[in-house]
Amino acid sequence: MNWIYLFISAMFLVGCGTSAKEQNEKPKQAAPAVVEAAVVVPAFDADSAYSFIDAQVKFGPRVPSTASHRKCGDYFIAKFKEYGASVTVQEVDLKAYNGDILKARNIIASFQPEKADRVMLCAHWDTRPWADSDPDKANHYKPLPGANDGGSGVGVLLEIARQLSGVPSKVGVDIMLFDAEDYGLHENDCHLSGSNMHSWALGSQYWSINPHKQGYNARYGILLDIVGAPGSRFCYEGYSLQYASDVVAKVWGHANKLGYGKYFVDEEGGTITDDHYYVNRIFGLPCIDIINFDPDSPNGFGPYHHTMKDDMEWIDKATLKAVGQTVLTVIYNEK
Ligand code: AHN
Ligand code: ZN
Repeated sequence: MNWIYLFISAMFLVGCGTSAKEQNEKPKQAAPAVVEAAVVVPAFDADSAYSFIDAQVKFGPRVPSTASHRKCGDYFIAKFKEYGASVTVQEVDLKAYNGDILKARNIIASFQPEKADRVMLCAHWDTRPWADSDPDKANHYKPLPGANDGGSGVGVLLEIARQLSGVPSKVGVDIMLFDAEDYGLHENDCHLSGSNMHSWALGSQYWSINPHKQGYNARYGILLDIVGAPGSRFCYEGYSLQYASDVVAKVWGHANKLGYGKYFVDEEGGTITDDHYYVNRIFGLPCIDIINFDPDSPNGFGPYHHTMKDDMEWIDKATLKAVGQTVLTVIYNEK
């Protein structure tokens, strides 16, 4: 048996999940008149998610317009098809702030596309062309491995896709892999004038103006970015609170019930111009960002971030499990 099912119902918990001692201490409650149908949530397999990240890293850096980027994108498309999704690819040349033309692809995997009630999950799949936060200046124009930044969010989403192929959720799900998120302003180019803030997240900006499907809508979106490091702390991100505070409450609520409060902490983090910003601002879909916040590190995302050290050493299965199981629980609880 490949699955472990979590049966969540009041009856089950009282009957099986509580020790005799605890039962004695609790006031007697009348049996509920209506017992809700059990919600079946598949078990997220962190080993599988880990191997999806490893596979991406083995393609080499996924820098737009390179051969490894192209091959890795093809791998995602094949995987999503294998898991029974309808796949839409938005192929577009995007112009980076420095004039580079990026051969970009937003890859969208739709599960149960016929359903009107949907949830959107997203991550960026490209990796940064420059390790401009590396302690060694010699690395500042070298591409980084992108295990955590790029690889982790996609790895979790591929495992969710694998689960969706086995146990259909009540709502439809769209998994969006945005391209060209990480080609933003190089540290040495900070003097350049213009709207530097908008040099990041080019793929999601494009999708937000040109959605893959006319009239596309979803209840809400969840962005996963940098979700693999050991001891990660996911704080309430500023735009998520501004545009989708109910979604933040829902996700953090499930995480805490599952015992992942150590990761999904009850604290505010920074405000981050990430893919979700454009999904909220331009497209108008409430979308939150689950992103590691590490105020003690130079750029706030961890000491390895945008350095050559962003490799598999920084991927922790316990963190992947916390994120993946939380997101699966959120999806399967949608009615
Ligand atoms: C800024 O750093 C302004 N935004 C992008 C956040 C990010 C970078 N996510 C991954 N890499
Ligand atoms: Zn990055």
